[in-house]
Amino acid sequence: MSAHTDTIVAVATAPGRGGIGVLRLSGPQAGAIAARIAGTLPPPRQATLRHFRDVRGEVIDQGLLLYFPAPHSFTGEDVVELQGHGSPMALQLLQQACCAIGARAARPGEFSERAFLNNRIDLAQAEAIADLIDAASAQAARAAQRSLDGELSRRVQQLAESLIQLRMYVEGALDFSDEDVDWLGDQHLSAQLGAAQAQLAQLQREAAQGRRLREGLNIALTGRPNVGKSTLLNRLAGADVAIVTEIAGTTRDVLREHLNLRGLPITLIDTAGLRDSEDPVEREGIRRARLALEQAELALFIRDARETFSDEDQQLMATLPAQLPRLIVHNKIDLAGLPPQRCERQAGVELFISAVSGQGLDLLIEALHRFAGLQDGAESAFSARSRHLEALARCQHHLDQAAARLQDRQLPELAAEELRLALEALGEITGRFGSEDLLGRIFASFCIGK
Ligand SMILES: Nc1nc2c(ncn2[C@@H]2O[C@H](COP(=O)(O)OP(=O)(O)OP(=O)(O)O)[C@@H](O)[C@H]2O)c(=O)[nH]1
Ligand SMILES: [Mg+2]
Repeated sequence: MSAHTDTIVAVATAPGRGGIGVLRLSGPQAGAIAARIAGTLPPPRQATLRHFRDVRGEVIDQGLLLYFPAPHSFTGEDVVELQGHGSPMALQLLQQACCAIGARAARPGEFSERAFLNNRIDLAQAEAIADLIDAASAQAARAAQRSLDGELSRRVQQLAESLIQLRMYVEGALDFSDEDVDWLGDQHLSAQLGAAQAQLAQLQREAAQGRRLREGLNIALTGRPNVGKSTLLNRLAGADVAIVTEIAGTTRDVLREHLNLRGLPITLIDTAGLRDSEDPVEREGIRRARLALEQAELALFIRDARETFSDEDQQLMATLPAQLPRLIVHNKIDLAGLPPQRCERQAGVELFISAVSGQGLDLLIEALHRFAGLQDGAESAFSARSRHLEALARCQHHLDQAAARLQDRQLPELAAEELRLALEALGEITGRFGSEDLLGRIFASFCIGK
């Protein structure tokens, strides 16, 4: 149970004026402090109307008092909630009164941190609380709620079970290595290993999708000058952010706009049109455009729909970073007299749109959702963070190493060690192997009172 001897206090409701305001206390003194402020402590979990008084006995506010004795509380410690009016001044006076009789103001995320340290929730669930609070779309909120419910943790745990089985098998084989039986050449082992790798790959895909809902997608607009990149940025942003002119080579600086496209958070990056130029300013713009492309997760290759798709387009596309996925967007269909359309050709998905008239923008947004794995109706099962994906990538590395060791049947001890490291990487997600430093960083990003 909790090793904390101090009692923390914070306003749990959002800052500002409101109908109600909640002050929350957690720690061994929570009950005693609340009893001083409210007279007596009500029975556990029973809302009771009380006057709240300062140390001199003067009434500050009145409201409901709720007492949750340990361990049946959010933090696992004694918790008291004072639900008064949403008056910033009354709440401040109440908090001061609590601090005058032994409480300490909580750091950001400290309630969640205590809940984690007392095993009420794991680390992925604690992060999901922050993600739910910060959710910018209904989909992101639902996904965060599923992670808070433990969906991500359950999936990680299932994979961990598979790895534990594997590890037991390999370590068992080590014990019998003097015997004639070729344990490590066993079909069963390679099948189990293959299944674990597939399970991990599936989890990585879903976690990547869960992360996109939270962290969004970096999408770069690229193509030759004057094809309508900046016009498209302005159109999707619904504001005049980038300069648009009919002169080729207008955009020089890299512009980043954070947008929410029907629930999908994206950063749309407008860049200079790509061409050979003698102008040193434009050349610098193009150099920066190429740098921005290196960091993007998707390129929208914009072109003028009036021109036929030529070798020149092909050549220009070939200069984009090789691994960068791309959608080809034929713009200005209003001038070309073409209908909006989505088609799949050899070069990939192609869209026909007009950034000026808005035709085809629905198709474009749908294509971006599809790319992010958010098709209509199909939602990400749970929210995830970069930290989780990094841990899964480390797990994959060690699992692949283990597979290689088992394949060449040399040094099975090393295979067992790689499996142990793979499990350790998974443990970081739920916090079993988290360092203090990691915990500090995660909870510091929470808001106060959570
Ligand atoms: N009719 C029509 N005109 C468009 C469309 N998209 C862009 N334009 C026009 O094309 C010209 C160039 O647009 P920009 O958005 O500046 O093109 P850009 O690709 O950003 O060009 P650079 O910054 O020079 O690389 C402007 O005059 C726009 O009004 C479109 O869909 N239809
Ligand atoms: Mg431009």
